Amino acid sequence: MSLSVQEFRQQFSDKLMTTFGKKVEKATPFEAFQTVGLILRELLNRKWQDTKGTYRSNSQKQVYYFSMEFLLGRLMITNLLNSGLLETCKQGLEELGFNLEEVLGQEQDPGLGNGDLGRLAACFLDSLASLELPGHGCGIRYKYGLFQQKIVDGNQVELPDYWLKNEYVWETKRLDQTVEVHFGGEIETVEESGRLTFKHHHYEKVLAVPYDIPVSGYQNHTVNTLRLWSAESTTNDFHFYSIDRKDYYHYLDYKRSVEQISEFLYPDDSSYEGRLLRLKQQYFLVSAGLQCILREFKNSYPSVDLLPEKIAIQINDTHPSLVIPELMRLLLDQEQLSWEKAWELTTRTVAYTNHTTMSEALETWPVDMVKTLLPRIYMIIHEINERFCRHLWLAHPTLRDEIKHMAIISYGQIHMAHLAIVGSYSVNGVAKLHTDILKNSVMKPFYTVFPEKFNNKTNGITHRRWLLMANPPLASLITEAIGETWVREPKQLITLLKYAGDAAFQEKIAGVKQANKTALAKYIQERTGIRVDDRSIFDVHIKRLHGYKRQLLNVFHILHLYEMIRDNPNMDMVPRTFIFGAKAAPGYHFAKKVIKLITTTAAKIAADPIVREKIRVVFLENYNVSLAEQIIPATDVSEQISTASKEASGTGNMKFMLNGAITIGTLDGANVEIREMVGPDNIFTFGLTAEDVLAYQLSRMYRSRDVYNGDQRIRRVMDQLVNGSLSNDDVEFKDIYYTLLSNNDEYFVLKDFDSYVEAQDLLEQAYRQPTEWLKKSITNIAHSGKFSSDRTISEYASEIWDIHPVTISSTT
Ligand code: DL6
Repeated sequence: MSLSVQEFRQQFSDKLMTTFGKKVEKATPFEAFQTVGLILRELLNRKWQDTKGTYRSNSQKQVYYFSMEFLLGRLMITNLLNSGLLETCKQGLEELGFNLEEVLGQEQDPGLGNGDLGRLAACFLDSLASLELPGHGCGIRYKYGLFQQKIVDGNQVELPDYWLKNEYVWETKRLDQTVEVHFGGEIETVEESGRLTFKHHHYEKVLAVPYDIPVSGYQNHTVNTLRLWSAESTTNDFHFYSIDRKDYYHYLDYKRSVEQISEFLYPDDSSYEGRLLRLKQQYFLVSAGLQCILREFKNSYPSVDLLPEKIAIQINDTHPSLVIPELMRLLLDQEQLSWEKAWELTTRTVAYTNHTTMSEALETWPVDMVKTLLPRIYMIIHEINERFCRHLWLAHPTLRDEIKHMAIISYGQIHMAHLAIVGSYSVNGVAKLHTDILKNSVMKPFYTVFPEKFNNKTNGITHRRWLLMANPPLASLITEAIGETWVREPKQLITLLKYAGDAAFQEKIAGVKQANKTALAKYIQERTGIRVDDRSIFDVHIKRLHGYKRQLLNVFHILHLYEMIRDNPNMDMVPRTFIFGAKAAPGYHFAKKVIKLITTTAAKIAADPIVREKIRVVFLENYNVSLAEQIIPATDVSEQISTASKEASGTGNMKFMLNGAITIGTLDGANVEIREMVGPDNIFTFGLTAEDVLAYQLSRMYRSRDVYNGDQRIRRVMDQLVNGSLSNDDVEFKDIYYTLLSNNDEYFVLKDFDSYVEAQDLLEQAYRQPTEWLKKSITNIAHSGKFSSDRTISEYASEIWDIHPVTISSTT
């Protein structure tokens, strides 16, 4: 779509006047942002129509990616770049007296996700559209995101993240596509013409109203759809003017309970009510999404028998796994199919991605809760379970001992991962190691029964957002060296390898990194008042705060350095700035204490004139996509130090390598494949392997206290937690101390400490040799093409979904 600068300026002034009744000189940056958004929307709307029309007329098979989270990040920059208007807009805005950066900064990050899993979903949408693949997202339009994090007295404080406070320029409400979702009530089973039918009475009716967001592809004509559902009440069943106005108050209660469904991402699940609400959200998403897909499908095709030929549904973790019984319900009760036919169609349509092996993260729901909230769905799950267990008894008698662990319903709980495996045709893990652990350990009996379902799809990230948009100087440098094909074919980055040892290219790479570090240092100073040395090593640990991600191990290394510098103030070391960004789940006490420990360590170092010359610690609050885009291009060292076997994949590791950072990491998740690609000389790995960890878990032979007793460095570090040297409040860090010693250090922090320190030493030695370091850095960039979500999505498309690229024909 071409638009001259002159045309852009004209459209801008016109739109500003018709929308805000203002002249350009009076417009605020926010109004400028909205105005550019509206111009882009008009352009996108045409392509959107064309895309829908082409899919319809070609009877194209389409995929729907169901996810409780889509961590989109800002969309303006994506849409400008994708439509080829970035430069025009930049120049046009400048001529009109605006600064592009300031205008882009007006966009609120949509708070529709929590971490990697939601960000992965957003990368997938980007790749689907950029590869001209017919694939859409289906999620919930939460009014409030996770939370806004503030650090007060070193502690995390959670404030509401009302990201939808202002009109969201990218969405369109599609009232005509509204569907009803039913909760509660009772099921009456009646026999009608020799067939059992199920009548739902006294249910609560909720309206599901979709809001659509266009998902544009990179400089092509494809615009797919992200459909987000919002819960609304219906007024039809109430009589507001009854004499005692009872209905009015009932209505208010009902309205409140309905709207709650799409109010918060992650309702507080420490209470029964919170858990119930989360279950309601899950069913709301799948029921609304499926009803809508089926309605459209029936408008286009003569028989539901064609469903698996025309539709694939991918469920992002078990959160949307009620897709399986809900699709069964629609096929059985609405389409009147037999159980066998409905099951065949369902299990040929649904595919499941597993994102965790940690037992506490594998979802279960209490039978009573499901029975009460979703009575018909419970009946269907019960029947699926009965049939599955019967099949196991008959077809796999050798698994007799396993069956009780494989049942979908056992000990009063519904095991959603079991339901997802049994009810889908594909089960994939998200990195080679993770898939192997699923097959050989966590899901082993299921793998024995359904070997053909299991496959691996190593995660990926969109290099367009994480390099082209987040790091334009590096992107230009790469294009200058190897041409621009890498933007469409990220595999081409490999041709950079020939420049890995090229002194001139290395110097340019170093220049870009330094400029990014200077910019980040400035940003840190503006946001926190802390002045950091932009010539120091920028060592970054940004991700959710969780025990297994081991931010604690990183802090222990810092506290160890602190002791070493105090012992020897002239110690020869390259100054380092340790940068953290992380949100802890509000109810996760341990994680919040780790944040407090990081901020306390930061303050202690900042107050010490000797130590602060060599190390600095910065905790950047409210970590989100936009902050990551600022930090990653400026990073030298990427911390990926999870306990081996616990991080299913990680995707931060990929974003960092793409921007030339060197990983220090365990052999966990996708780190293993990164090491395979770049070679052991270009990554610093350490610690227990996944096999070691699993063996320790089985043998119970690990004793953290022995490690503590045997390593004086660890004792010095740990004793600081309780001897008053970090905090006057001597119980402040006691829980961390006892988790490691009395609770035997579930995540092997002490066990891996020694090898982590050793790896950090080696890393520092490598950093002292700039030529070698830059060679490593360029080698990492060159190999990062494998970790583009374009590769991942191509694999899903051909190996799971059987969908193919479609060139969109323009009708305008
Ligand atoms: O696959 C996306 C992402 C992985 O990169 C992370 O390694 C993994 O932890 C995350 N999984 C989840 C699910 N629950 N847990 N834990 O968020 O998925």
